[in-house]
Amino acid sequence: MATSELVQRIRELQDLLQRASVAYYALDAPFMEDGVYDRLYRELLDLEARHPDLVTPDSPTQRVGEKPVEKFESVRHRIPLFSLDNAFNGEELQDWEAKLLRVLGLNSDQNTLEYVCELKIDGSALALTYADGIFTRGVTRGDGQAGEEITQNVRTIRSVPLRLSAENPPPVLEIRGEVYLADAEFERINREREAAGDPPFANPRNCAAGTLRQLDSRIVADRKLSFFAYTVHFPEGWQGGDLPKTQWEALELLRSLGFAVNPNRKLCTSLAEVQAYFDEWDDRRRPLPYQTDGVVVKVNSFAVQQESGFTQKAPRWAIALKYPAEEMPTRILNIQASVGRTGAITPVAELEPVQLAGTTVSRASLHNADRLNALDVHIGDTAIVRKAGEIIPEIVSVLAELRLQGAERYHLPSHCPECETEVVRPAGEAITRCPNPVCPARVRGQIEHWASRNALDIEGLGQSLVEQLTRTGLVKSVADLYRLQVEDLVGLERMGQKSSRNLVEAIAKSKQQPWHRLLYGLGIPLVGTVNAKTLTQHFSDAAKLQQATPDGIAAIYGMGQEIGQAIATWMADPAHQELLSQLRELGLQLSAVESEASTLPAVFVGKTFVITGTLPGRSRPQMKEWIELRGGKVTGSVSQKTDYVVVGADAGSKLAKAEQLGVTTLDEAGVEELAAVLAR
Ligand code: 3BA
Repeated sequence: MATSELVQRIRELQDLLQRASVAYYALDAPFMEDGVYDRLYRELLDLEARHPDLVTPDSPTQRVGEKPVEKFESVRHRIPLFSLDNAFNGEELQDWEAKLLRVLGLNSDQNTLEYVCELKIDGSALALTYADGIFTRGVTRGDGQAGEEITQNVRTIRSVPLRLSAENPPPVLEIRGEVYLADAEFERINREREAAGDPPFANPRNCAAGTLRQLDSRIVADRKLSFFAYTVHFPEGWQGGDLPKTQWEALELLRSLGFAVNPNRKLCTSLAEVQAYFDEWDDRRRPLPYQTDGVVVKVNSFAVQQESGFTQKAPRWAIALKYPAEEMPTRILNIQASVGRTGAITPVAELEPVQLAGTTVSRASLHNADRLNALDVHIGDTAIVRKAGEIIPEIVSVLAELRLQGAERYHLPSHCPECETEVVRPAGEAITRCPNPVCPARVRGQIEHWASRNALDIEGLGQSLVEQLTRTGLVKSVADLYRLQVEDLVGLERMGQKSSRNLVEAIAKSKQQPWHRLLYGLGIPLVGTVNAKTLTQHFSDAAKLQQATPDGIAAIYGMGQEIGQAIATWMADPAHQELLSQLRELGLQLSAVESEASTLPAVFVGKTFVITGTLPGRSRPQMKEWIELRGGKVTGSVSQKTDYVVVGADAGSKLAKAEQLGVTTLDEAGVEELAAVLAR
């Protein structure tokens, strides 16, 4: 190839690959297959290797540095990076606007402000400099005045263009935005770290921040960081074309320059719209492939921004409206082993209280011995606590680098903290147990479980009362509850005549609860509410279940060898046989009453249903009962094993899952029709 041709081919490849990259990362409109990209990339690499003089810093091949840097230089930002003030609820948001209007000298009836809402990406801020359209410098936020120069590392981020897509770029352009790590990439990195015996990162943000501070850009290149741009600063007095006058235009400009800009944004004309956007995204953000922690609200007009100015460290024209935190660092003050009703010993951390997802959290589960070892927990450690949905808060990770000297490692006790019996941990099991069946902690747990909502549902019989009843020896088993007299209770803490009478009544009333609730209340391992119902449909009386063989139970659809074995073992215990006969004598329902199962045709036996959305005629619990009375099983999530999904109005992800798996969907009328057809 002649030199002129070669130069032309190199420039052509550089240009084509750059455009392919922008189409992929910024425009979300890829035009080149991965395989083609790889082939052209290798061709370019090959040509450049033979003609190093033709390599330019903005070539797509120049994303990974050859050798690690020694240390990062601290550099001053030409324009400081401000911070963002936070609002944690609608009231604080309104206060923010009121203050803003005051500063601008506007009455609320003169308020025609426009706001841009952007999803707040949970990453770290980064400032990029482009000289004559070529990427030259990447600096971390630092303290806002100065940060660390991490140009080498920033080059590896594929969504940061090495050259701007602009005809006539200004001599200097500064771009700011958020670096983040996609959830999937975070999980991949942690899996590999765990396989290699390295401690995992606590969350994607920490992983991204840690990665940016890697001295070796080859490691950074391996962890695929991403970038969303949200600010552009032109040089003062720049005349080369139309400059954006609003944040909305700025975001569009950033996209046209080749940056990835988060697509989830909205131009709002009132605070009510802003609030609605925030509420809408509380749910919608969850399936996004990256973490978000709020909505950043910015005054749209740059002229108005300029007029409203800055406080000490944050612009008055912007605010971050934050979703309640679900993960926070805090200190582990102590660890206690708690004993559950099955004897399972769970280490529970006592925490310095933190606000998490709107509640104060002061305890978190450490699960079991394996988990304790994996986390390497020491008393006094700083740890990341997470609260997700309804589950008990848990410790996600421990920040070993903040550990105090001399901190002691925590081990599960060798003896039960309640009754001092030596604990056992069967080979192959994760759970350590107290084997003593009359351990006070286990007895308390059993009684609490018996009284709980899905079991006998005894109102007023809570934790502290159970503690008193067992401590005083009034109650040694659930059967004793039914022998309590009003005068036994009067005089216990917070128990007067009236509350004592109410409790005795509530206990007596629970005798009417159906057999399946009682079976669940017994707390037999593996017998939850669903299995208890299935079992009582096949064994209409406790005596029949007592006589059943493990194989006989296992043969029932939805049961299995393990449940069969667990029930047989439980029933073989003389103490349990005694308990059942006492309960029968006391008048509890150890058999199914007529209306419960036998009168309806068991048309749905062997069929598994999932109910989703709002049905026209029945509530979801009613629909569940209706299906169960006909022998069907109702579960909470759609899988390969689901036979039918009953769909009501506003059904969401479960419907999508059903469609994805090709599971039959029915509306309420459809289920009734199915039952009628099957009954014929
Ligand atoms: N917009 C973070 N600051 C942001 C430009 C202002 C700003 C953020 C933002 C100050 C996000 C503070 C650090 C900083 C550039 C200062 C966003 C996000 N806007 N969408 C209003 O998504 N995390 N963070 N960054 N200057």
